[in-house]
Amino acid sequence: MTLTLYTYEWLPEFPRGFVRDIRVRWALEELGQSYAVATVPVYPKTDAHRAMQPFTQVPMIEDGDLQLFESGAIVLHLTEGSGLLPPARRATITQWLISALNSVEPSISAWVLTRLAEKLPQFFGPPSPPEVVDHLRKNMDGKLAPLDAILATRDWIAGDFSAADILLADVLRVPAAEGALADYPALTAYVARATARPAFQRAYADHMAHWVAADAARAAPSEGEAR
Ligand SMILES: N[C@@H](CCC(=O)N[C@@H](CS)C(=O)NCC(=O)O)C(=O)O
Repeated sequence: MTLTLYTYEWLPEFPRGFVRDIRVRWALEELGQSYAVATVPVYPKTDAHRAMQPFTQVPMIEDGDLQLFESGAIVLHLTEGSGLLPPARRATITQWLISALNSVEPSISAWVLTRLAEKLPQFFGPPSPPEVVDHLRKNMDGKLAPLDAILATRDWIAGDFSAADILLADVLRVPAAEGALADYPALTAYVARATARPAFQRAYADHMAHWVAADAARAAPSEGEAR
């Protein structure tokens, strides 16, 4: 049975490349598993979306009778029993995967939101006072610095490349894109190493192609519209 990945029907330019469906695509590509893509509108939120994801976010999947949300839970489910989550390293990989989502990502998101508020105040404003930005930056650095020291000693976070690296590298792509990894050479190299993987490259290409197709669909005259 084909697995279905849900993402947004269309989004403006700024989040493209970073919408969390890319994590699921990446895992599926690593596993060589085919999938279909279905969509929900970002706005207005629908009851059908809320029934699958109580916070009306993406991604979600449908795998047979199972519906799942939360990118971490989805990646754990998909990689179960595979070389990306082998039994002998399962606990350690899960530890790092949860750490990526529960400790590292919140500190990054809090700081990145201040950057977005400066760049796109219409969506994320008002901008935060400099002392708040500084505080959030230090908080984020408190997570990035120890990770940089750890990843200076090994290629991947929990032994061979694993489910944890999909989440951790994707989380770190955000500060990388904002130039916030400049002082962290091991993290910079880690993100480059992870995103050079053919599976990530395919996932990214398909993710971006989705938005191009979405733009084209919006531009096309709808059925019944005068041509
Ligand atoms: N913890 C959730 C976060 C999901 C999330 O933040 N999704 C974003 C897209 S990347 C979203 O749907 N944002 C729109 C909204 O919150 O309304 C996960 O990892 O799946």
